[in-house]
Amino acid sequence: MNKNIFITTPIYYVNAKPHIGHAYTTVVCDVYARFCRIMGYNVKFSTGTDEHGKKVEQSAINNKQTPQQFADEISGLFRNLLPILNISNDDFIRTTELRHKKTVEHFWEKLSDAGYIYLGKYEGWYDIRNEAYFAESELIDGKSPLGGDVTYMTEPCYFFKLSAFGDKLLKYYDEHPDFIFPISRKNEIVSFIEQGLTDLAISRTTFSWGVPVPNDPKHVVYVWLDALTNYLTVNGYPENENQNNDPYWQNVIHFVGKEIVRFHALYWPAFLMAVGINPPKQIVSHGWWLSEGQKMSKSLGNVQDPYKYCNIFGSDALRYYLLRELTFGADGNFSKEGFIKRYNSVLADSYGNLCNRVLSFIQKYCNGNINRPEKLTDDDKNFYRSVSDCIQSCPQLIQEYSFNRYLEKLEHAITLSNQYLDNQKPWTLKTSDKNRMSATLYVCLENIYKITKMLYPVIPVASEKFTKILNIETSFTYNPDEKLPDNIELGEIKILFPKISDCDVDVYANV
Ligand code: ME8
Repeated sequence: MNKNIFITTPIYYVNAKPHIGHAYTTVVCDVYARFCRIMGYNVKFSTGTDEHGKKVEQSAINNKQTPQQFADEISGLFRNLLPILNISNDDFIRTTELRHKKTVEHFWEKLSDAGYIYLGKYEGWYDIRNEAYFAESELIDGKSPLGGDVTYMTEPCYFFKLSAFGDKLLKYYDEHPDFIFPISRKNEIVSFIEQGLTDLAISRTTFSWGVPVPNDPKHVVYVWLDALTNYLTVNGYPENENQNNDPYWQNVIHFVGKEIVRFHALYWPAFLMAVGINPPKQIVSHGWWLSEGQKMSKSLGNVQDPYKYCNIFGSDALRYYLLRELTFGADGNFSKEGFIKRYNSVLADSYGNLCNRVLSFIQKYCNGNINRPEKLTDDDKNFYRSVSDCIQSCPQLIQEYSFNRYLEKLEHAITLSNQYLDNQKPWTLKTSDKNRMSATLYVCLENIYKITKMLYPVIPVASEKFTKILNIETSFTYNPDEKLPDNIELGEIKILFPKISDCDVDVYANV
């Protein structure tokens, strides 16, 4: 079985600062990557920035900078956000890097050698913001279907023979039913193809900020062809030319927002088929975050800033909220009130308080030292079993990208742990039966440890803090039968998630 996996985020445009939407895809990929690592996979995980195109050229001019200066600045913001969000990526690719330029040139030459490129003339409605041409029939209320303003343009341009790939793509989707996730997005793509594919304009002459077309430098390569090939650059192409034999390429998953599924599930596999490289294993798409009920936009002043949330509440808090709040695939609403409510009720009151209750009790009444009990009661055994059931359902849920249901399961396991404590009442046992008191604390601590290890992909900082308090060496690997050492000697106790109280709301108002 291939135990290598390659996980990618989209590469983000450098025309605006990163916001919660970008943070979301990156965090989803990070959680998936950390989960794959704990399941024993070798993971390659890349993210980066998409820096060419007319939009960036224009933004740079508006900012009185060169496109390179402008791209350096904004790309830096995306890169700097990664440690703030605690992202474990292996690579950060910029499309302005030399290694990428080489990939684009080589890939173009391969497409050309294979006979899939020809020179023609383009006329149509061009959406600058989204860097795409549209036919008159595709316009909606005078705007592009992606919502951008359009201008009528005509230019000599190279075309890719996309029209030759309709049947091949449909056959590929049939043979690989999981290729597009979720299935609803697949239906949209299939009906688009069934309406008939036209050839795709893949070069531009109206601006120069891009990779020049090999042997015809008046043209620059269409920004989507340039951007999509980033995934090959990261995987060592063109030096590593035989991608079909590459174990990472065989298991590459592209995570994307729903608006760019067409580029990834249609254009990208067609380009790859044209040069004889197998399409990716899966295109996984998610819905959009709205902010306070509306699309995020500078003019509405409702753009949510991930830096601020992480600086004030920590990356774990934001990561948890993002994964728990949105049903993967559907749209969701980001709200400050929702964030604070979720944080307080789950991370502070339920999980954080559970940890703190048990740890402080052990510290105070057992001198920080407890041993595995010799005997378990039926209540103990039932508790172990119920928590174990929750934990064992997690891998499947993550593999189905049901991140919110995976966290719901663990929240249920936390509730069971709090109930166990309430029922066993170690605070009464401390005078009547010290041995049983210590046994219940150990049983509870062991279950919290198991839950915490399963929460690690989402809240890595708190998980590591917790195991440090237990003074144990642990590797974060998935093992539902894993046990704590028979003797635990606690280290210094720290509060994992301090409650956000009313007096913090002033700080919060600045977010
Ligand atoms: O499309 N909710 O870049 P981009 C959820 N450069 N996710 C969101 C979001 C929101 N409100 N806003 C953005 C591009 N995203 C191209 C990609 S890939 C070869 C080239 C996330 O800066 C989501 O993943 O517009 C979306 O697909 C991506 O950011 C778009 O980023």
